Formats: sequence, structure tokens, C-alpha cells
Amino acid sequence: MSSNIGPEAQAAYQRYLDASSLDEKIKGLEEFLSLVPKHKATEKIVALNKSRLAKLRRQKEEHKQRLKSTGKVSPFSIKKEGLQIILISDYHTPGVGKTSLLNFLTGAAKEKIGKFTAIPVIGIYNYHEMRFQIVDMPSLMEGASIGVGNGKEILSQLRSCDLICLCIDLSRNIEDQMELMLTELSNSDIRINIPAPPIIIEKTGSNKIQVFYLTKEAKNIPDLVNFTEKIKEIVHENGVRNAVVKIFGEITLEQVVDALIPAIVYKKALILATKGDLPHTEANFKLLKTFYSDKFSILIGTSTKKGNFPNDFGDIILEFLEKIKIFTSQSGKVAEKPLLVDVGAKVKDIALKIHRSFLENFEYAIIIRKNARQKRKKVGLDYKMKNNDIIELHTT
Ligand SMILES: Nc1nc2c(ncn2[C@@H]2O[C@H](COP(=O)(O)OP(=O)(O)O)[C@@H](O)[C@H]2O)c(=O)[nH]1
Ligand SMILES: [Mg+2]
Repeated sequence: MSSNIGPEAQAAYQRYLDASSLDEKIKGLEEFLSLVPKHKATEKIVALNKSRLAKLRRQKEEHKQRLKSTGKVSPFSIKKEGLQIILISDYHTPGVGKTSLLNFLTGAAKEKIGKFTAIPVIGIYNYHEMRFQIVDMPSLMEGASIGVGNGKEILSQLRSCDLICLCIDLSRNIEDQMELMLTELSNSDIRINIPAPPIIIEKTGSNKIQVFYLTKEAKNIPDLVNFTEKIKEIVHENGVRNAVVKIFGEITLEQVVDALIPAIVYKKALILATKGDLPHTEANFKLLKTFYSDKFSILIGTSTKKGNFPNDFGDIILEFLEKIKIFTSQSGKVAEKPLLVDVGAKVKDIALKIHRSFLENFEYAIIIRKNARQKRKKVGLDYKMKNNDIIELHTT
């Protein structure tokens, strides 16, 4: 190992090599990674060992899951209904105000305000003709990502939700609350407010690892030859021998490592700051903005006690999640509730969302668009939808 590493880190690495159990191996690598100096000369070794560590942690998790898979339905697993929004906070007495928010938005769980809730509580937030499922999760304790206070169950639910709301009590230290949640999320392979890395790794039968840079931005990566070699080593190190690696944009080695970990999910999150009616909370709200608005483009100050809350919250959510509303129409009757689809969705996406058979037997669609020059338009599968469009699907 290179002399850039330092004796303590080398010793930790040796412990990792010598370890006979999974736990010891993980511990050795964790220590190594915390001790190794992070700079250009160690970049590759850090990335490689992070990917090793991730792999070991995965093995451990799989092992644990196998041990406890008894077939019971956990009270933490929630059936998703439409867009799912999960409220989380750190653990503290008195609470941050999650249940108060749930109650304010949905009317549910009034009796649970001010009480410790050990399992999730659910409500429906009606906004115009839409329904959002709001889930009030038990608070996260330090170490949640390794299972403290049902942390695993709580955090694993976040993996399938549409939006995470970090609830922050403005009458307490901001940084403590934020750092606890961000650490536990990160340790659970949940990445917040960053797009998935612009990379696809396809396994092939070619018996080699090939790397292609497919956009101008991707080709801009400095020292491409060297970077390519490092990518190949990281991919190889993960047990992949035959692959085509396609890169679509600027990317770091860390992101390459992330792309090899299927457990990683990318989630959008916003901050709901609570108790804005209490004294001195204005200064904390300012601090929150100063430190976290880079990562969180949406930061909302609230007070359920005073009824302060944005009354267009539903639209804020849709815009942030880049969703639009589409109304289906059948025999001249327009559905009351819209479908929520991604910005840029085409007629074929709508057809598929309703039922496969609409796509398979598709003949044409009629789009009814208010304020358009042509109010009713006959279109094909590749036609791009706009917010509030009405669509009539015609099949053969
Ligand atoms: N002053 C003030 N207190 C609040 C507000 N929201 C919640 N609380 C109080 O904070 C405590 C905890 O609220 P709760 O909703 O149960 O928090 P949870 O533990 O995060 O679910 C309760 O005593 C609430 O009355 C608020 O906007 N302003
Ligand atoms: Mg509560």
C-alpha cells in the first residue's frame, strides 16, 4: 500500500485483511476510511474501499434479512396510495410537530398530538381535486440507520415514497436536527436532492470493460484516459468483468461507485420548519436558509398553532416533483380526479398508466386543451402532454 496512507490507516487496513468475520471486516474498513487522508493521490484507493465497504454492508444486511424473514406484515410497511409524502424528524421531547402537521393537513390523529407515536400514522391531504397520502413517521434516533429505534423500518419506507419532508423545530438547534437526519439518510443509501448519476452500466458478454463518453459534458472530464482506467478498476473490483459503461454527463468516481450499488435511491426532499410562532425562531429560520438552501430549494416556515402554512402546498409539491395533472375523458365525461404524471409525459405514457390494453389497441387520442388555438386536437402516441390537458383515448 502507498506511503500516502499513514501508519494508523495501514494498520486498520491490515486488520480488515486479517479479519475472519463480516463484522470485523466492516469495522476494519470503516476505520481505514476514517483514517486515510483524502486527497488526489488517495482518491482511487478511497473510492475502491468505499465500494468494498458498501458491498460488505450489503452482505450483512442480506444476511440479517434472511434471518428475520418470517412473513409477518410490519406496521411500518404502508400501502402507497397516489403520491406519498413522508414526514420525518429527529427524536426529541417535546416533539418537532409532525403529528400537528399531519393533523393540520389531513384532519387525522388529533388525539396523537403531543404523544409519542411508535408506528406510522397516515392521513389524506385533499388539495383541489387531488389526494396526497401523508405519512407521519416515528422520530429518527441517532443510529437509526443501524437499527436504533426501529430506524431500519422507518428509513426503508422512505425508499419508495415520492417526497420526504424534513421537519425542523425552529425553537431548537437547527444544525443538530439537520445533521442527524442527513447522516442517517446518507448511511441508509438514500441520496437527497441530487439527480441519479449520468451513467449506465450494462453487463455484456464481451469479456472486457468498455467505457463510452456520450455527451459533450462527459468528454469534458479532465484526464479522461486516467479516469477511464480508474472506472474500469472500480467496476472490476465490484465483480463485474464484462460491461459497457455509458457516461452521459460530468461524473465523479464517487458517483461511479454509487452507480454500482443497486441499493442507492435518489429522493427529493423539502424542509418544513415548525413552531414559527415561538419567540426567537426567526433567527433560526434565517440560519436554516443560510446553511441549507443550497441543498434544499424549498424551505417552508410554518406554525400549525397560528395556522401559518402555504395554502398552495399541493402545487408546490407538484412543481417540485415535476408532475403535471392530466384528466382522462370517456364518452364525453371528464374524470374528477386527475392522473399525476411526469413533466414531458407523452400520450403513450398515459395510455400505459391507465392500462396496457390502451397502448396495445391504440388508434388515436383527442387532446382538449384550454386556451390553445385548436381546442380539440387528434394526436398520436408521441404527442407531449401539458398540465391540465384532457385526454380521450380511442382504441381499435
Ligand atoms: N408553539 C407551537 N407548538 C407546536 C406547534 N406544532 C406543534 N406544537 C407542539 O409541539 C408538541 C409536539 O407536537 P407533535 O405534533 O406531537 O410533534 P411530533 O412528536 O413531531 O409528532 C405538542 O405539544 C404541540 O402542541 C406550533 O406550530 N407552535
Ligand atoms: Mg407524533
